[in-house]
Amino acid sequence: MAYPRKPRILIIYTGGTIGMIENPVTRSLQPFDFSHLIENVPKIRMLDYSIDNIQFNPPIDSSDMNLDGWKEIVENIERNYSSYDGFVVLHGTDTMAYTASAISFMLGGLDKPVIITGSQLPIGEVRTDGEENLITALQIAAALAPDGKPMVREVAILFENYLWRGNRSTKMSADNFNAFKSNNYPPLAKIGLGIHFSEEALSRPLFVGADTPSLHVQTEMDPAVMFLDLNPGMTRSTLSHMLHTPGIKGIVMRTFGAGNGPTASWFLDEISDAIARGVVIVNVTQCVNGGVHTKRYVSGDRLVKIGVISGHDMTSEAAITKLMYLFGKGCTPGQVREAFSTSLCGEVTL
Ligand code: ASN
Repeated sequence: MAYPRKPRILIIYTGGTIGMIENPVTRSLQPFDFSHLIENVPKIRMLDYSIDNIQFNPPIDSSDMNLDGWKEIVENIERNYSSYDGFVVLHGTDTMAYTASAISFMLGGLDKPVIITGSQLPIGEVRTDGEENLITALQIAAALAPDGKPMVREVAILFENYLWRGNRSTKMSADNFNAFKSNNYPPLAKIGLGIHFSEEALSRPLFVGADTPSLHVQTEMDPAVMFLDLNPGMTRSTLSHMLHTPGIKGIVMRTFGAGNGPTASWFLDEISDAIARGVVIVNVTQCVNGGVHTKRYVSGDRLVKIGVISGHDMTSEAAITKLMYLFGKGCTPGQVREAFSTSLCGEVTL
C-alpha cells in the first residue's frame, strides 16, 4: 500500500562515516555537515517524499555518542512525532547497536518507523554504501502495511541487505558492507531487488485500552552500569576491584558459553557480596549466538542460586541499555530483576 500523499520523513543526522570527509592534513576521516551529505545523493529527489532534516551540532563520530546524544535523538522524535510518518537516524556504525537498543527503550509506545542507518564508506566515495543505505532507509520509513499502518513500528537498523530489530543487533564487521546482524532474531526485511518484509518478525505492539497509542518518552538514562567480562585468568583482586566500583548499580556480566562462570568459592563469594550490597548483576553470554541456559551446567546454576539474573538471549548492548533505562526510571533492584524476566520491546526471547 502507498501513502495517498507524499510521505513525510524526518532525517536526524548525528554524524558517522556516511557524512565524513578526509581531513586534508591528517588524512583521517572526520564528520561533516548534512548539506554535503545530501548533495551527494541527488537520487533522493526521485523518491518524491517530503523530507526535512535536523543535524547534531557538530555531527559526531559515533564513538562520541553518549546519554546526551540519545536524549537529543528521542527529544527530536517526540517533538516531531505527529508531523512525520517516519524517522531516519543517520549514525556511525561503531555504537549504532547501543543507540538502537537505548532508544528502543526510551521511545515507549512507539508506533512509527525509526530506521537507523549509516555506512562503511563515506557518501562522497565512488564505492560508497551510504547512498543505497540512505535511500533504502527512507523507503522503509515510508512503507505501509496492507492495513494502512506503517509497516515498521519499532526501532530498526537498516544496513546493506537486511533490516534488523534495533535492540537485537550487533556490529559484526569493521570491514564488510553487511556490518550488522541479529544473531538471535530473524531479519525484519531482506533487501535485494525488492524490499521483502517479514511480517511475522516485525513488532506489532498491542496497545490495550487505546486505539491510538501515545508516545511516552523517557529521557533519563542512568550511567551507573558497566560490563564485567570473565576470562580464565581473572583474579579475586581484579574482580573485587570491579565489583566495588564506587556508585555502581548494575553490571552486565559476560560469561562463558550458556551462561557459565567459575565455581571457585572466592568468585561466588565476591559476586554474592556485591548482590547483597544491592548491585544488580545480569548474565549474558560472550558467544555471538545463543543465550544463557543456566540450568544446563552446575557452573551456571550456581550463579542463579546466588542471585545473578539471566539475560537470556539478549545482546550485551540491549542488556546494558536496559539497565540504564530501568535505573533511569528509578527502579529498585527487585523491580529491575522483574523487568529482566519480561520483554519490554522485543529485546529478548522468553
Ligand atoms: N567511526 C565511525 C562511526 O562510528 C564508523 C562508521 O560510521 N562506519 O562514527
